[in-house]
Amino acid sequence: MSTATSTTATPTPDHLAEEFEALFGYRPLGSFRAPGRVNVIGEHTDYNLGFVLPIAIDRAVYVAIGKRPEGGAEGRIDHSTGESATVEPPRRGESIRIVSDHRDRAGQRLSGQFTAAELVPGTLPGWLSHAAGVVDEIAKTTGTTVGGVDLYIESTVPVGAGLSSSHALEVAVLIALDEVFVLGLDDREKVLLTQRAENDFVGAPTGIVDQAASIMTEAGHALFLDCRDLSARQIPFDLDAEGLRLLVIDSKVSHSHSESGYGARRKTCEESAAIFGVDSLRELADDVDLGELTDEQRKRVRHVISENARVRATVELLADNERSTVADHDDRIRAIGDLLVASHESLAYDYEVSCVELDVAVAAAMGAGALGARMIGGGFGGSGIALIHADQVSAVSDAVITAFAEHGFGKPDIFAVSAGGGAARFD
Ligand code: GAF
Repeated sequence: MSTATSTTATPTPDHLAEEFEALFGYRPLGSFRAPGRVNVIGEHTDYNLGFVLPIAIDRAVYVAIGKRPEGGAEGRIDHSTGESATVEPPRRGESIRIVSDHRDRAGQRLSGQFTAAELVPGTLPGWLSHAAGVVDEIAKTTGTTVGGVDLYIESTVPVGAGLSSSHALEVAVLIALDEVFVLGLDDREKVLLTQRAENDFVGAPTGIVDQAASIMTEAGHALFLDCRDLSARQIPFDLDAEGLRLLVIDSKVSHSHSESGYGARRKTCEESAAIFGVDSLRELADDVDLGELTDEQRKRVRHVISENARVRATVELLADNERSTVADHDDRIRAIGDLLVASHESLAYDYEVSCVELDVAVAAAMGAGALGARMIGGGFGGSGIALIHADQVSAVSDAVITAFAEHGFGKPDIFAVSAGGGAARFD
């Protein structure tokens, strides 16, 4: 859970600066942007040190940051809304104050503050713990105690939709602090630091794909990442040029990586790797004999091995597509669609992390002519994707909405995404 609101209007740097100044009473130093992600294919392979192929989406978390003037500034009136700002004065000079545009039930912006020295996992509200985890890891990794700053956050990544809003928040906070405190972290260090913040402070045993997608991906590309050593290739992924759209289908079923079966899946994979005497399932050959595993272990391992193969096959098809004839091109796009469906089936039946809403979404999208569709992210809720021709947006969306209504599910949120750029200063 992050602080993100799910508005789609991209804020401008001027807007962020004005909101910041209205809240904290002084001008920020600048603003930063970190995108959410859609993993095209390669699910539950990252913590098995295998392959993933995410895009950074054109929705992001935005952070304006300022260093407090000596003596600290008091909370102000928010001139944009006329409301009293909920910002408390800093408790100490070294306090980090954070205000999010995400509203609580009473319509108040979320806000909180902490100091780097007082951080203890499990003691802060969920949304604040993502930022606090980054501060904690900065101290442990670099020896720099950050403090005396204020942050204002807005977001266009829907919360709880499985589009990695929490990881985008961590990345946005990190790149802002990296610049203001001149930490000099490279991309690899940023990816690993935000992963440790999530694992050790937030307490969610997640892998590396979401942070890497947000930090390392170039606009118009998917990131082919080897999660064993973080070596990466940018794979051209221009949906417009191909006459395609990638729809996100947010099932609105909530999920949590700290509480769902995510940790149990990870544990089974690690136990299975130990049975084979390897460090990770990545080390196993595609045709390894799984006979000595339990039924459950066999299914989980089969998913990981086959999913890694599907990622490699998708990358080859996308790379070949660059230099193919028109007829070949159509065949290749269809083959990619087939791989997405195979990924979904493997996640649903072998890895058992889908849910009935996502299965219905995939079936309805395919029934309406989608090229491919699958659940994305950790599972147990969140979103699916459908790869479609550009003229199929209404047909596929309507089919999914109708199927949800027929099953008595709440209305899904459906929207197209494209491959945006990775995290950066926003000005
Ligand atoms: C979640 C996790 F955060 C990722 O690390 C990854 O394991 C994904 O689920 C499943 O592929 O998004």
